[in-house]
Amino acid sequence: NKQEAINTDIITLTRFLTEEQSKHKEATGDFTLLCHALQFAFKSIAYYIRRATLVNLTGLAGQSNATGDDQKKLDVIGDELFISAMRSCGRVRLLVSEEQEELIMFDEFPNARYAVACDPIDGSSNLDAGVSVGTIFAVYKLAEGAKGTKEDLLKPGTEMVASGFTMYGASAQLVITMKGGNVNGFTLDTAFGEFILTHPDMQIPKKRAIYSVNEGNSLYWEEPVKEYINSLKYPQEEGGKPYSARYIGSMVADAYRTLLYGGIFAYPSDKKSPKGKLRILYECAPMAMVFENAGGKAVNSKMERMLEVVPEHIHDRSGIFMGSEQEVQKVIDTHKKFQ
Ligand code: AHM
Ligand code: MG
Repeated sequence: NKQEAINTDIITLTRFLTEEQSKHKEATGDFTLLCHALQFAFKSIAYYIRRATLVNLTGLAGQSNATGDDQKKLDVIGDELFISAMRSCGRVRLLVSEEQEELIMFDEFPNARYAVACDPIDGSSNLDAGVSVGTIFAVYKLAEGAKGTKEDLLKPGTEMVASGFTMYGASAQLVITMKGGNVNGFTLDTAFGEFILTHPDMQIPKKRAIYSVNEGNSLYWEEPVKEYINSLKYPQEEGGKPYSARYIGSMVADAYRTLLYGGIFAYPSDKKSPKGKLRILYECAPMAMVFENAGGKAVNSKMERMLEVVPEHIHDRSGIFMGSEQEVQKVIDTHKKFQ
């Protein structure tokens, strides 16, 4: 009777962050502390999502957020948990949340050197049905002498120092990447209360015949998008197989699957939403950094590199196509024909 091999040398997120910090001689530990606060926010949001149906947290809270969506009770709680975690770590000067119209300034920490953008519970229309939702985050380091205003966050995604997301699914999965680094995936072990490194150095497959888009919007799509999606469904070459469709309607869940299996996720701008639906600062840019660092690609509806798009306002939206390198290239090639 063979004994089950037990790993006694587990890499927790805490250990991972400590090891990362020690690689940077000049590091002050501020970023590590900020990540610990993020970690706590993810754990507590995961906890309340698990318990939502039991403690009467399903349904609407009776208010709308900055972008006019009806807020769920859990949206409000997730937002409050996130804001408290960011405030209490003392390392964050500015915070943009999807749920708050105005930029939050932590004036009690005028010397804090980081700014964070987040969507505390993305995909919340799925919550009551128990479908996966997630938290998306982007971390910016403030420039020397930054005034601590909105302008400090109206920067291209290339300025982020870290980004990622946590998906609250069958288990909570945290995906995090740092500027110029690789992408690492952690799974929350609820018994330990720790995120464990389960997916080191994630690499998105170069191609895969899966597309993920809200096809119900096809009436409003621009010609290049119509032609592109049709080319996946009705392949022209002899014996070509059509792509599989997968759409959860939670960006984090659709992105996580795309990262693991490959394929393409798209939320294009269209005639109904000429600027797109998803928000640049806390949905598109952080995801684009994860995808690029995992070897994938992300562009907006003008086929510009998503990470180079500069928002004019903190809640600005964009069209997005992201996924496997070769799949995104097909989108770009189709769009070129129309220029
Ligand atoms: P939310 O931030 O209000 O939850 O909206 C964002 C979500 C994404 O998670 C998802 O990709 C998209 O909206 C789904 O939109 P649609 O229902 O139009 O397909
Ligand atoms: Mg959202």
